[in-house]
Amino acid sequence: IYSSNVGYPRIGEKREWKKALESFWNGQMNEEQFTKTMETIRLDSIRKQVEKGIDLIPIGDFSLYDHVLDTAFMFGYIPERFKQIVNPLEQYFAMARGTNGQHALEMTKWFNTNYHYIVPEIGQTKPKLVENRLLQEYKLIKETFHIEAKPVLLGPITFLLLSKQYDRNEWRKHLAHLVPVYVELLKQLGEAGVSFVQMDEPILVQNIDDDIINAFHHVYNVFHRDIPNINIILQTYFASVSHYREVVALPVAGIGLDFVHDDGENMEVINTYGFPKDKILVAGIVDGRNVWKSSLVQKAKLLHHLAGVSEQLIIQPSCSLIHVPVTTKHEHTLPTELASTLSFADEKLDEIRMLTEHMKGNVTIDELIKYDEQTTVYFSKFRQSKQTDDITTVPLNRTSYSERQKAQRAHLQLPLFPTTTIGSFPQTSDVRQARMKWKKGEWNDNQYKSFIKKEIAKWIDIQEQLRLDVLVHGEFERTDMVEFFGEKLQGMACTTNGWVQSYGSRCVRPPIIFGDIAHLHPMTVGETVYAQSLTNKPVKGMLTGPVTILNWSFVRNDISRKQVLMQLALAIREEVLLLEKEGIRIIQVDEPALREGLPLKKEKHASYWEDAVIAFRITTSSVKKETQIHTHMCYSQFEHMMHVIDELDADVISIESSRSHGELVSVFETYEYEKGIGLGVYDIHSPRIPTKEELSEQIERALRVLRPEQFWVNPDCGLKTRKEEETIAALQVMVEAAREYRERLLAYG
Ligand code: THG
Ligand code: ZN
Repeated sequence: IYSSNVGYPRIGEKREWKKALESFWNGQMNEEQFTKTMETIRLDSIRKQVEKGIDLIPIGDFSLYDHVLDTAFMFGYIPERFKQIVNPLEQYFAMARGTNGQHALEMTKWFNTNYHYIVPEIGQTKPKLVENRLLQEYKLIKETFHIEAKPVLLGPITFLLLSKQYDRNEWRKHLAHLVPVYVELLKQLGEAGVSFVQMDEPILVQNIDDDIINAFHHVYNVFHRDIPNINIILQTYFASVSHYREVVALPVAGIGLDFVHDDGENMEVINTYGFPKDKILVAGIVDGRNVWKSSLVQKAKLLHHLAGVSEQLIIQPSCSLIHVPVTTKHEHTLPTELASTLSFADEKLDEIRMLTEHMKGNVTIDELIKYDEQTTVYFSKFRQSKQTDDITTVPLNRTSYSERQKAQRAHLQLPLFPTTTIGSFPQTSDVRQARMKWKKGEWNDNQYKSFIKKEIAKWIDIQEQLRLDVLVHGEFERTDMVEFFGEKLQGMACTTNGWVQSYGSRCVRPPIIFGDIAHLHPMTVGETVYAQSLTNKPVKGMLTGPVTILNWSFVRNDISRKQVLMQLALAIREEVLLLEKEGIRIIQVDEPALREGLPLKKEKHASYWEDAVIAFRITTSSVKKETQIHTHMCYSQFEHMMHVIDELDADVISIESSRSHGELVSVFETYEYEKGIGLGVYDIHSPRIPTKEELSEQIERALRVLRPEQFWVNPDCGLKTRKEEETIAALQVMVEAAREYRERLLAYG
């Protein structure tokens, strides 16, 4: 029996990693200092795992940006446009972030998580082993710590299936190119003495077809034949493995299964079909995606059962720990009782160690009981769940859209092609500093409030001058859209240092939902009403929807997610009604994470969508017909979810689209959509100011499939990460393009 880890957070206890990256990018740190700093962070994290007594410590999980990009880079998948860059580090970051001339590789969500990976471009590249980073790392770790580390590698099949820019019908050809390169890499590892390699193939938890299963047979047989001395652990996570019987029959040393996020399905198939005698069962049993302490007694029970199924057992977290914060050690502001129920990455490794020692007979069951008792006491204090019966009394339907449309036209008096923004304006360093001063106590509440008011007033004025039609207050009082509500709702708490990487150097601090959610007091009314008092144009009230709050938080695990979702819906609904009561005529309930929470298995989609739609409707269906409900969604593949978007029944939706505008527009060639819609007309992720011609073209394209009365003109996402000048200049062009189009249409019909 061994203890093991799947992957360790890169960012450092105090986000040292993020700070080093940003200093390097800003030119405040040179390449040598940067490389040195990164090595220190990397070695520190290995040292910690050594000290925690983990037997199989992963290497190669560390990255300077993203591990999928690392894999592409290591195998030489460098798109043509970056080939002239000579310095490898510069080339690597150019691919991740783009340069003045070359657009970055696309970024997308890693399965159903809030982590974004870089999508490799395959093109015509014949892969080769550019640099065996794992080998260097293995040797360094061996020298430094005298341990045999476990190299981690994204498997070739998942790698290719997550990549783009090649013909899917030819994927086996690309795979055939790639496999020998993997073999070469693994051979070198074998020669250096590596014994275990973790090969991540999370694609195995999705619905996969026979062609893919055949490819697995082929590839892993080649590995077995060509590198028999390496013990491959075929690692899956985030759900139960599909095609269990085929997968466990593959010629590998061990199978890594997730026993936390599998809905009990992995255990079920094991109980039904057994587990091969000659293989190691690599059991992911401590939750790698949530922050609660495990019940070690329950986990031990599970392990004893698994020990009866397989003679060889490895104990580890359910997935890489990059999805949880590093350590609870620096949390000093959480209520003590809550704090003592939490377990972040480091504490999870302690749990793994304890369970392993228990299985070896070195830790008694009484010790596990003692560990659990403390948490049980604390949990019982704030986990008496209230019923959510109220949902049965809340309306789920509004009057028909045509009725609403009539009422809203009269009420709002908007022109054709109304212009608006998604909600946030630049979070400048002034804004951040003001918040810091207030949080540190250098400023009192009034000083901070009046600063925020000044910002709101300034931006209402800017929007008036730009002649936008529907205004926003700018969200200067908010850090993150979820954290903000997390701080204000009952039943949620925010950490001070619980950072998790979202993409590149960007991190988020997911709030913790620990008890019943309730609306305590107005959360957004003050700022919104103040903004509305400064203008006659409608100001949108801006709220985060229940599905997004759920998906971007750590959620209590004693009741169902659905129940928590409905509590959130009821709470946000109260805020919607307060805004309406205060005269706010348009209310936007954002659901950027709607798609992200979609289960990985198709057979579970319908029930997820059903809950999501009900939650959104609980939140928004109690308003008067003249109140206009908006929503916004980010990077999703909307093709397959138009029916869901329609069922949300929002009066106006805006979807992020400019990176793949063409594809999005074509959805409406076949899908008959009647309500208001804004297809982002420019990409806010780039600092470039779009030209009027580009925008007109975007509008024109959209109008080929949408009716003029339903079309809104807006950027594709919030403007929080842009600079002030960029924002104003781009919006100016946008408003002009819309006006020109409007006049043209009115003149010529
Ligand atoms: N909030 C949350 N999750 C998200 C987003 C979000 N996931 C998807 C998407 N948006 C990810 N995008 C970002 C964009 C910016 C930042 C983080 C995720 C960001 N973070 C600051 C940083 O790392 O510097 C955090 C510090 C701060 O705000 O002071 O800028 O919007 N929950
Ligand atoms: Zn967006």
